[in-house]
Amino acid sequence: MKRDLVFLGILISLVFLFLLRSGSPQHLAEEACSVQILVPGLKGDAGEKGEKGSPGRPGRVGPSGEKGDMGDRGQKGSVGRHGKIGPIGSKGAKGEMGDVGPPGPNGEPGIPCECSQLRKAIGEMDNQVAQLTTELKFIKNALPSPAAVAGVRETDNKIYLLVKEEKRYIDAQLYCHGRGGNLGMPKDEAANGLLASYINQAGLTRVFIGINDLEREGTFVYSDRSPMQTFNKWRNGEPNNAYDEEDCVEMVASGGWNDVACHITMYFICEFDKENV
Ligand code: GN1
Ligand code: CA
Ligand code: CA
Repeated sequence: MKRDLVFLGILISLVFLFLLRSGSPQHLAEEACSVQILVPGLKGDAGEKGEKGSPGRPGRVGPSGEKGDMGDRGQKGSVGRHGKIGPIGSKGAKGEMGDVGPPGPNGEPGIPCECSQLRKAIGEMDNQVAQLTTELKFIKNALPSPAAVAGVRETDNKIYLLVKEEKRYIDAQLYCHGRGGNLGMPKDEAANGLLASYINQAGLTRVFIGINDLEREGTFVYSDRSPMQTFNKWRNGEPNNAYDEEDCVEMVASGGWNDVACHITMYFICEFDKENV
């Protein structure tokens, strides 16, 4: 500031000197009387200390400070609003069965019928079901491999099974025993006729049946050791114990019996008591 005043004073002096040189003396004298020349005086003494100024303007915003330490945990806030409904969940496990409901209303009256006829038909069906049940039970428990089976035949108390596997008499007997039965033992005309038709229907000419005189030559017994009764179906001239070696018996397609050697092999028929099936 002081330096500016000095500079101003010098500048004004120079202007004055210039005017002094370029103008007439008279005119200059007149002007010199009318112009007030201000020249800075000497520097004064230092003034007294002024009063404290008003606060300055706020400074510029400084750079961000370093992150401070984590403060103490605040108090728990109040419960927020309900959120949006979520997606449907997976199906839950089946619940326990409920209580039995009340009985329903009565049905429409039935149509009159011939009850006696229906009862008869139902009775017949019951018999058939019982028969089939028995056969099925037998098939499940006693049948050999399906290839060896040619169906079965049955009477009220027996089931007969033709086995199409060639075996010696003793092995055929073992086979039937192993399934809870015996070689077929026709002890009356009906049973003999049934076996004969069974053989014919299978297209066979002969099979082993359960009769032999292995223990005592000439004394034939059934394979369950029961003795022969009056009923027999020996063919003419049989039993002849040909070659002195025929102790086992075959049935031929006519239903007739013939004693044959036990070591030869042929198909055979087993029989099973239904009560044992
Ligand atoms: C004879 O004829 P064929 O083969 O049916 C014999 C039987 C013997 C059988 C032995 C009338 O029967 O007794 O057991 O050979 N029949 C006659 O293979 O002699
Ligand atoms: Ca004999
Ligand atoms: Ca013979």
